[in-house]
Amino acid sequence: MAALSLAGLRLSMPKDSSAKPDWRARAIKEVDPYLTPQEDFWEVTRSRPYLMPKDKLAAAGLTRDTWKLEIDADPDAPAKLGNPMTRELGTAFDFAALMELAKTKAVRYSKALTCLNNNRILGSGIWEGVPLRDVLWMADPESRLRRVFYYGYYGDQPRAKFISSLPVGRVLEDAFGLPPVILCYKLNDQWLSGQRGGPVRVVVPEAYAFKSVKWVTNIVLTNSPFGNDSYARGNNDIDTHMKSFARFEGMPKKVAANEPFLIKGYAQAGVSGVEKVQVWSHNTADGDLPLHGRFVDAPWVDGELLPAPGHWGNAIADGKIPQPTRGFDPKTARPRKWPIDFTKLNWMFVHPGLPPGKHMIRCRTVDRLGHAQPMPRPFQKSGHAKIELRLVNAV
Ligand SMILES: Nc1nc2c(c(=O)[nH]1)N[C@H]1C(S)=C(S)[C@@H](COP(=O)(O)O)O[C@H]1N2
Ligand SMILES: [Mo]
Repeated sequence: MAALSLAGLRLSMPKDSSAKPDWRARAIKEVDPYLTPQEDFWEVTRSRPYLMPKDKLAAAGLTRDTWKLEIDADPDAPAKLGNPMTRELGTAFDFAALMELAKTKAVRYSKALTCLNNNRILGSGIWEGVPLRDVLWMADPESRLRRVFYYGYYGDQPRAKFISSLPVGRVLEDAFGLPPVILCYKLNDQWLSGQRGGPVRVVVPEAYAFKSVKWVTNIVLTNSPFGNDSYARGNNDIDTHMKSFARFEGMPKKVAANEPFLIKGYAQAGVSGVEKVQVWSHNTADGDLPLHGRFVDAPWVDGELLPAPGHWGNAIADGKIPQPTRGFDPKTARPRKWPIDFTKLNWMFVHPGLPPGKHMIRCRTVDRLGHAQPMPRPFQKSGHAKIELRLVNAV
């Protein structure tokens, strides 16, 4: 098969390799923009409180003027707090106080939002907020604090209550170079929309999106050592970090036999980053392969990672990343390194050409530590990382 493909390559490519940059230019032009407009994110939700009429939204505290955040001890395993912040005591935190903190504490970072159970990125953007710890300290926690529970607005629908949790240490300190857990109020330099969880949403940079609770209203400080995440139901691993995986983008179903063609895709840089993306095509004339597997010893070929976008998409004015944003040089607004962990990136692969017939084409990431997808954590319930498969007919 390799010999045939190379023959096809020789036939159709100019003698020098000056056509190669054109493939790259085409790939860069054709892939989706890096920034996803807020309204174009894929939604995963138990409820849609943002659809309420304006007066009801205000009554529910789901506008910037009416939002309140309570920080209190868990009645079942109370942390010791000097200053519980509740509606009842009139000490709840509000949006004006958040904006006051934002003057000195605001941070921005880039993050892809991905559902643990889903094989795609829901959207990617620049998230802005205030570190949760700066608000948490205002409640004056003194002792017996091991975990932070938090949940969003659910009104009179207990089934819509969506809770997540973190070890308190993760909130108080950004170990291993992680960006902070934030109370997020802007996405792509615009106020966070109601659909995306506004007025205020928790964002946990390294985690799957179930840790990023929308319409956050309550922080519960607990001495419990256990997670109580809504996502613990459904057999999910609630302590997992985002994984690296590659996907195809705009893959043709049919290609001209023995002609080179362009394969494009995106990838998620998980906790161990992305070193490369590889592609492997298997001629079904040589026998079918299982639909899923690790295919460790298959003849994978390296693709090319596309550079950081020059234009980040129309979701932000001028397609420029607002400064300062973590991971970017504030003078040039360019990323200091690429890819950035927990974001998306794009890749391409120029296929030298396929002999006539049906082919199974797969792609995978290899992370900085040399693990090929779906390793080192292949289990679905800690995040989807199955190797993607597309069928291509060469005619
Ligand atoms: N309040 C609340 N927050 C939530 C959820 C929810 O149902 N309610 N779903 C979570 C899950 S499972 C995912 S994948 C993301 C989806 O975020 P999006 O709808 O902004 O894409 O929100 C998370 N935050
Ligand atoms: Mo999710």
